[in-house]
Amino acid sequence: MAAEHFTLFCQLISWATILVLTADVQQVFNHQSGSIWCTIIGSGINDTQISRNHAKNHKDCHLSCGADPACESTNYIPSKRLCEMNAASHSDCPRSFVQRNDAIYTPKFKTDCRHCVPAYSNFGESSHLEAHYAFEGNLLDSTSAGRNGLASGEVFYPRGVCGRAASFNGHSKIDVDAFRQFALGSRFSVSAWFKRTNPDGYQGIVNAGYSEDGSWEVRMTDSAGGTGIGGTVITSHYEKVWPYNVVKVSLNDWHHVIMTYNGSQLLFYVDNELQTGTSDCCTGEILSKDIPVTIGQAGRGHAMEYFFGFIDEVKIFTTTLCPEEVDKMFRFPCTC
Ligand SMILES: [Ca+2]
Repeated sequence: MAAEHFTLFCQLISWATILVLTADVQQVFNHQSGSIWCTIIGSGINDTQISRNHAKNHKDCHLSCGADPACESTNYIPSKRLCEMNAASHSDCPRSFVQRNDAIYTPKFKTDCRHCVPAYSNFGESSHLEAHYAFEGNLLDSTSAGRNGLASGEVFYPRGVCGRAASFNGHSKIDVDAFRQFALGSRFSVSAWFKRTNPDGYQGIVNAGYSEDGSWEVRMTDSAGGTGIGGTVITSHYEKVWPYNVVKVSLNDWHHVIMTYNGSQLLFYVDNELQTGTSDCCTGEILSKDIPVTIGQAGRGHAMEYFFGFIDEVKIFTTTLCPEEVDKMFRFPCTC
């Protein structure tokens, strides 16, 4: 196909996308010159715009993104000839972007997380987001799975990192029974924002059980005035009770934690920084047990260790998160 015909073909496909308004349907067309300006994945994305400029067409919009180091994707709105440059892309965090149907979306590069770290080769286009608790005035799971939480004690919804958060007073918690006997397999990640307000004792953030009695957990310790945090997964080849024990998170401030596992390596991020720990602690599948996911207290197997403070945007995945995704989830808590 001649180059000019191929270019026209790609532009026609772009306009067709506006009409069809399909989301998350990947149509990839490689331009003869090597550019990918006609690569289209679903529709535009919100909340990551870094600039808006006039552009006469979709291609020019994409080319302007290529000239801006901070740009990772574009939304082009044909009706306004408006080019929005985004600081993130579907490939970074395709799971929960708020999509918009009036724009053509184009990523800067034809890349995805399959290429960022070889160990994380399982990442694909499907979501693997098993639950998302945004705490926007309720305990609902925002995914289609509907794994809603149930509160014990008083849980309020003050202002959080993104919208509202859940507050815990040291006597309250949230259980999600839908995760009893849940088969996580060997790919797992959990992400949460938290703000601890009381330094006393150990305090559970989110878990499925307590230490070796459970399946996995992220819990704060009593070390260094309550600034310690750690995590683990429990597998059939589990060799260390607490492979990560980080002391670094200040009280009364929001922090972000991600624990991610790929079947042979467990990584622990706090505020977008990979922590030092026993990353080779565990291999194989995470053990499935008849216990709920608990938010705001150490998990079943321990009667105390309630959380004091605020927790927001808890997400549970049956996939491994690569560093690029961790970075986006830290920088764009309302989007990724
Ligand atoms: Ca929220």
